[in-house]
Amino acid sequence: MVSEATNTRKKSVLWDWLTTVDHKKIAILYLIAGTLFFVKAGLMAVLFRIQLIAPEMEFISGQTFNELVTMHGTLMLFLAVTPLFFAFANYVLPLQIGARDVAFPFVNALGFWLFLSGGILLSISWFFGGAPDAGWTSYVPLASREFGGIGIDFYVLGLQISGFGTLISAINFIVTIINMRAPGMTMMRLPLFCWTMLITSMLIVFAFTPLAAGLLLLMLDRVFDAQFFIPGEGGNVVLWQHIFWIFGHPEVYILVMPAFGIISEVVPAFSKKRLFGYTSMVFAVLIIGFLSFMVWMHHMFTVGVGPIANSVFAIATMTIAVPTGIKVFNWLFTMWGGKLRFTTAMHFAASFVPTFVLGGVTGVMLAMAPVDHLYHDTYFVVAHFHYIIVGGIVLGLLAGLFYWYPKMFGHKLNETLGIIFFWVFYIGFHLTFFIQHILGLIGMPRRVYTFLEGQGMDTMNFISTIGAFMMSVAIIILVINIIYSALKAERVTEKDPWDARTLEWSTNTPIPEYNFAQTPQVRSLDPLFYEKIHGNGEMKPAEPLDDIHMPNGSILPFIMSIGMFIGGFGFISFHMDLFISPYVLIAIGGITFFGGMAARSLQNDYGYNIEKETVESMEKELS
Ligand code: HEM
Ligand SMILES: [Cu+2]
Repeated sequence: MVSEATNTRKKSVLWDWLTTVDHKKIAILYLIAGTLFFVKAGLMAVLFRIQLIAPEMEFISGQTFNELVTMHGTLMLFLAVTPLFFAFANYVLPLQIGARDVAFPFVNALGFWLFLSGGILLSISWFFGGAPDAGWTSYVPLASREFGGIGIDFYVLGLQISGFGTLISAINFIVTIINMRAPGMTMMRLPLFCWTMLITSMLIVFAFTPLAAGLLLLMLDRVFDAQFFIPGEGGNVVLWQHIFWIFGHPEVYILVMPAFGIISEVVPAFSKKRLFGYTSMVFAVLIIGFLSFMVWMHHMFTVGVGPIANSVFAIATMTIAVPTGIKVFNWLFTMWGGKLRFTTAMHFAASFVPTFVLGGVTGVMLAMAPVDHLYHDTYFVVAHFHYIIVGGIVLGLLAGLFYWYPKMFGHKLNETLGIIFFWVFYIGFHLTFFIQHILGLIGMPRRVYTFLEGQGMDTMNFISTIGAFMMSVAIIILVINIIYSALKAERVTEKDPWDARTLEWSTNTPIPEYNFAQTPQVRSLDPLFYEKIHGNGEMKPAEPLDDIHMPNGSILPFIMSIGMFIGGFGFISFHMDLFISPYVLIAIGGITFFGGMAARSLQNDYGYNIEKETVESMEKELS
């Protein structure tokens, strides 16, 4: 094999990022893209919360409100939170199992670019006749051609393309975890974050496939006048709800699983204790993953599927509370008697527990099918799922951000600003959403763009909007922290600034492209901590120092994603007046995509070697 290590140095920065297949750089790309979508979706929430600040406001129209709510939910779930977890997974997962990269670096890059092009396709809907407006669930007949705007076509194609990217990335994670673990890293020594990413990835495989099928059917209905979901022509609207929620309920767990993982890493690290009940934790997440597919019909109690079905699904739903309870107690017992350090990451991790429990309790309330007729489609539901989504998932993300930041960027985030950020965010969150429980119970419906005076809802809605402003202020404090720390913070050069337990903290900072000069030998759960107690604090190598083989970068993932984007736009443009025929667009897109695939198959890409001497000198420089 020819060494190309020398000519990789000459790439321009832009070319380097467009062609990278390094999991650490792809992680940064996910982090940036996910953050942008998060901020955008957050601003949308602020806009429609302003509309709801007082009765009969005329800040935005009902149509705009629908578009904003739909885009807010869709962006948050698919294009903000998922990629942010993928950012951490990409960065940390190979390190935690002692690997040099993910199993298929090329596919990893393709997954990112497909996700991004799908996201951009969804976002440009605003400029082509309006954003999707039928809610993030796109229930038919609201989403049919008869009632829904052209935005729904963007929803269908955008999610299809970004979902495809998510799917192949998930497969990549599964193979990586199963196949690339360092010697001694048995499944029952796998860090919990890896476990939860493994289960998340499997849930993606089993949930995104029905979603893809559903979206395909909806596309056929909308673009080619099929009638799967058109009742007047023999279609069935309830069919959509089944397909959607068979995907949709597991989707919630796809998002919350990695948060469980992060909390299970952060809590032991800052309690200076091993995770209490590791084995029960693994089985709890496995059981939750399985059960998440058994409960979709709790979203349909009010549809009229009958008392037997409702009872079965109500009981199945409540069963999830058992493994969830196990996890919560394990986190508490880990903290119990530990040497706690209340860093910002630990603030987020510790506060995750009570808010997540509150979301779980209202979940059990909603699971009682008869009473759900009272809660259904009210703000009680909005409050419930934001306690899970923001009070659980987002807090988990932020814990992960503060925890892994020094490894990713070579400096810590400022702790004082971090803790101020935490309190402003946390108080803002409760102000926004706690009160929505009560709003819901007194009858405020969700997805309604205004309300009347004199129903006792004015003050509570006002408070809720103030809370949303507070959360925005908090995010601004976070941005200031990021900029301030980049300029002022001391460089972290030590490997393990938190005195942590897992393998990612045994690598040099900054991490060289090959991660580990020598694959580590794993001797226990919490391998790094084990070596601190029983060894010399360094991982023992499992192989002699030698040349390291690395994959080449490639522009093909980027090009293939542009192909998908053009093709997707082609399918949407059937109902637009464009100067170019949809068939031409589809053809160009298809040729670009499949051409890229063919090029990849025909090319002999051997990668390159980093010579032993180079590795030695790089290691010396870093340590
Ligand atoms: C952090 C600030 C946030 C605020 C102020 C906020 C506010 C809201 C409000 C008021 C609604 C209800 C609109 C209605 O039904 O009338 C809503 C809907 C929704 N939100 Fe959020 N939200 C926030 C964060 C998030 C996050 C982080 C996620 C997901 C990761 C999320 C996911 C959703 C979803 C899925 C819907 C339902 C959309 C639909 O009904 O189609 N939200 N949000
Ligand atoms: Cu559900």
